[in-house]
Amino acid sequence: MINIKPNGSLHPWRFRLVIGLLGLCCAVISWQIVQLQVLDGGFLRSQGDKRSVRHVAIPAHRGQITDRHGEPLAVSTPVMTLWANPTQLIHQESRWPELAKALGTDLKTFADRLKANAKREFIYLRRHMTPQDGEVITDLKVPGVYSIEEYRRFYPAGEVAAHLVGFTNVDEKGQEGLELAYNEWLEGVPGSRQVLQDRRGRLIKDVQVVRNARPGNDLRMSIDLRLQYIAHRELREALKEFGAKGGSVVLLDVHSGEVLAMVNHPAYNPNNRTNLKPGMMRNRALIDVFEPGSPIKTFTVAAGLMSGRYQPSTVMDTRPGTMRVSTMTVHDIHNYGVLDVSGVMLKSSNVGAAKIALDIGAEPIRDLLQQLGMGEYTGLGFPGESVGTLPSHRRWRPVETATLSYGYGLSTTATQLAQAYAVLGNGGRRVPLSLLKIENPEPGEQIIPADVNQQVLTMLRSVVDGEGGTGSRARVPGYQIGGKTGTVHKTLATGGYAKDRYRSVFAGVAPISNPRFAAVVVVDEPSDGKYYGGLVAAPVFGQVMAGALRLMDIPPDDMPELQQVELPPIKEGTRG
Ligand code: 59J
Repeated sequence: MINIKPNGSLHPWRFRLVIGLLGLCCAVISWQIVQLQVLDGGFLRSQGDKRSVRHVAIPAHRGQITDRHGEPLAVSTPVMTLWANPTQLIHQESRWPELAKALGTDLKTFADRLKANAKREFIYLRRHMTPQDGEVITDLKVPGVYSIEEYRRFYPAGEVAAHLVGFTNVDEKGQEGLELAYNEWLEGVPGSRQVLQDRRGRLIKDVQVVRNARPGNDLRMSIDLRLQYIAHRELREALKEFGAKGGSVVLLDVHSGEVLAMVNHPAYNPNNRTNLKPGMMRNRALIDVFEPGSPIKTFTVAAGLMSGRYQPSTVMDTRPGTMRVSTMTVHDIHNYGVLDVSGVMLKSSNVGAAKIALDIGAEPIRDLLQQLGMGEYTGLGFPGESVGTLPSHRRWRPVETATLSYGYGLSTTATQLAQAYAVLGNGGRRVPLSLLKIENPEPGEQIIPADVNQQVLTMLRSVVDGEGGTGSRARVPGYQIGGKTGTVHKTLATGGYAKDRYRSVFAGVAPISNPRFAAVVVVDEPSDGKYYGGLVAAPVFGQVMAGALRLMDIPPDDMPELQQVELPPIKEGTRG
């Protein structure tokens, strides 16, 4: 009990009032505690966490692209990206000079940019530095400066494989080529990490990994980087020599359908795309279509042989080197007189090809070309691939039949043409093409009967090895090479043909006794007066084939000197 003094200095009612007020205060505070801790606790805690717990993405490693032997063509390397929170960095003016210096920018530019963004919480300072260079700056420990780990794509083969591999953007998303076509396969799934930050956004602590990053898958291409280099170099040298605008080389494995090399000029460096012009990026071998011209004669002749109406020795009269077909005249550049079917191929006679076609009709030729893949996608899945055009008419007029027979009135890509020659190289069987390495090749579908196929191969060989053949510059010492030249007047956008602009083509297979490779070379607009396919494209074909035969260890099938040279008898007693 409290003893109340009688001097009256403390009145009972006052005392009760004070106690009452204190009690009220306690009640209010207790209620507040209950309110904050219990009733609003969850909400307030999450609000607090939102101000200090952050989820940070862990970048996923993008899969690498390699050639068939595992040589890297596209690889992701770790890089450091630096960013700043201007609302913090703005207060660190004394440290701006050292920061600007380390970033390699002048102080004024740096300060202006910071002031312009003073209200923001995020600006990039520098993306994709090497981790070593980045650490020089993070070691300065300037408040408001942060780093993120990222990956950057690097293309070790540079322009040599650029058109096929394509490239990614700065966020590592595929933009072109296989990087685009196989983006989902290559890219992984980013992970996530919880971190604690203080009031100023500085990292206090790594709390936990919520989800690990899942790396992407690797992609093994069918191409052989060594052959890709050879094709790239030989084409570049030929374009220089003949003053040409551009070109393509496609090299196929005839058994597996694998693309062993595919190159184009002009090319570009995927690691530095600052001065890119649109034409440089085009994978011409799959995107550009053109009238193939004489390489189609091979299939006109094959259709003729398949019809049973022709043998390689069947003769026809091509005199006088021209032939009237209703409104049009078919021309040979010389009068070749009487030629057999092999001779039509050897000399590349338009008149001879037209005569065969007018005799057997356009349909069997057209059907054969379709079965060989003309006018349809190759199935390579390359972004932007063209199909070309293979005409079909209910009734073929003689002009249409004649022009088809020597390669006009249709358009193909270089790759489609190479595919058709690969069928010849594969005993007449068509296998699907592939840009990815194949472990178990398919047997393929028989398109050209084996006996006809063999006869056509023999003719292709005579074009290269025979007396007066148009393809002699495609020869490779030690090997039997077969192929067909083509020199095509380019078409004008306004219709008709350009008088003095050409495309030089060579299509063929090797080695003839047991083919392994098919290739097509296209040279666009040689300008130095030489433009025949036999002069411009055939040597490139020969060089590329020579490289392929050597690097793939294909045994020589044409070594007459080995059979002819007689070794002198070893005389007894000449030694010692
Ligand atoms: C030719 C054509 C254009 C289209 C003729 C090339 C036709 C034709 C209308 C004259 C150059 C030239 C449909 S020739 O490819 O015949 O590669 O080594 O462009 O004929 O009718 O001054 N090729 N080329 N013709 N057109 N239309 C030969 C031939 C071919 C060679 C040489 C010389 C043409 C042997 C082409 C080669 O096989």
